[in-house]
Amino acid sequence: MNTKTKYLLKLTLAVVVLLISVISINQSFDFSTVNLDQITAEKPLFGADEFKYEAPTADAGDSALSSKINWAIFIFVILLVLVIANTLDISKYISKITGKETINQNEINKWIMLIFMIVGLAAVVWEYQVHGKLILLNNSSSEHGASYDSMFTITLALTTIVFFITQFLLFWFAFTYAKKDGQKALYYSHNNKLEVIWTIIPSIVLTVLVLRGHQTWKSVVYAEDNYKGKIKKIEVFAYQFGWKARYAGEDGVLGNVDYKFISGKNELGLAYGPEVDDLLVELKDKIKLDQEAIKNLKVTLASLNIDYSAADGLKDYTTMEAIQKQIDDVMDGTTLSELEASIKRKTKQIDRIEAIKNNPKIFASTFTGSEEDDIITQEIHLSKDSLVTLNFRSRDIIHSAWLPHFRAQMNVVPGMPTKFTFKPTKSTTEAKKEFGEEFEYYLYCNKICGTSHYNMKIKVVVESQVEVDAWLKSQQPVFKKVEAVPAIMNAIDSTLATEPVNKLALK
Ligand SMILES: [Cu+2]
Repeated sequence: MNTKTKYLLKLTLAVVVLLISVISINQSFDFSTVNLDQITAEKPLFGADEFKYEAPTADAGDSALSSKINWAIFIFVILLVLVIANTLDISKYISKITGKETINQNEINKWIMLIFMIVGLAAVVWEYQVHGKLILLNNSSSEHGASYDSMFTITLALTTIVFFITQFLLFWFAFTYAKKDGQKALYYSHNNKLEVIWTIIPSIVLTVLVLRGHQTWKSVVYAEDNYKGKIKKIEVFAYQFGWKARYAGEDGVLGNVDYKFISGKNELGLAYGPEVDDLLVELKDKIKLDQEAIKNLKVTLASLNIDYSAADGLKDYTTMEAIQKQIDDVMDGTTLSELEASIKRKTKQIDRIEAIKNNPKIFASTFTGSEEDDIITQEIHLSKDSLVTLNFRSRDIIHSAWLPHFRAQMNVVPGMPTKFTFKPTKSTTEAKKEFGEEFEYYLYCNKICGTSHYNMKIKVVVESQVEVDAWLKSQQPVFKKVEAVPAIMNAIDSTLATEPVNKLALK
């Protein structure tokens, strides 16, 4: 077989497979069902809707189908490249035997450049129009957010203009000045004037942008210092995988906390005397149990062996395997060292707690009594138009508290308290009018922190101070037991507070 036939055969084969794959894509996927409205819907990117899990509506075959489509597209692209490569190959072969150039590569390239520019820039415009709507911009719910949004808009506008000018020039020059026969390229290595222009202009623009950013940053970070004592403080506590908020009780003071005090009943580790005493007893009991377990290791081993034989008799291989693992652990000392490590850990915790309790000065400053009426909640309620500082603490690993609608984000680091001060300016009710009835504010975790990270959020409600107070009143303090106020009383209370006309009527 000569080379020419070989090329033709290769090309025919590639075209046939290409046709088959096009037909199969067409048959396996009905493009008419793609609804662009789903993507372009004018909805905020982060609202209640998006994070509500919706069970797939189509049958399970759906994902199999989409993976089939992905493969088909993949094969299609490879074949397309093959076809093009083959075509070029053949043309090269033809020009070799005829001695004439069949395809002017420069001519093709220059048109490809032009097409690429038009399609690429059109795609950017489309992207701005379609997905640009989904960006949270110019609808901030916090005071500093407006400034943040305007900085974002200005930066985006400037970079967009520069992008379009430079991309146009890049491809237009490639198109207009493509190589022509008999033409020699100009060697042009340097132009001081141009260098000065494109160094100074961006420097000025960037300096203005950075200074503006610094101003805004300062106003956010130092807000608390500027209004000392006048800002309400709420603690936001992060753990895998959730958030808890803590409000000061009637005394208006958030009680002290210490990670050493964390226990099953005292999740946030409040410095509450009776609870800490209970924890000490609990720790000591657990140490005793560990010590007994060490003493009884031989007995444990014997009973494990009996259990093993029993499982053997029943041919229960799963149980046998589990028991064998336990026997191995006892035999090779793993169990012993685990128990010893556990005792050591608990002893250390007891020592540290007792060191606080035995030092009168530290004791007095730790156990102040202001923690007793603190309120731990599953929601964050903020008062509209007043500054609030969120104090962040993490129990386990690094999380990140993210309030997209308030343009606020702060890392939440174990052992390192962080905070963010801001002023909410749009109530939940107002936001619902803007984003739809379903909308709720949320504080999300924005640091991938484990398997349930996606679900780590806490609802945020912005309302009037009166409503916040009424809500707080309906919550139970952590430790101080107050008589529960009947819900109906609360309702009347808040009605009285918000509607003076009714108040008169009731009187
Ligand atoms: Cu997290």
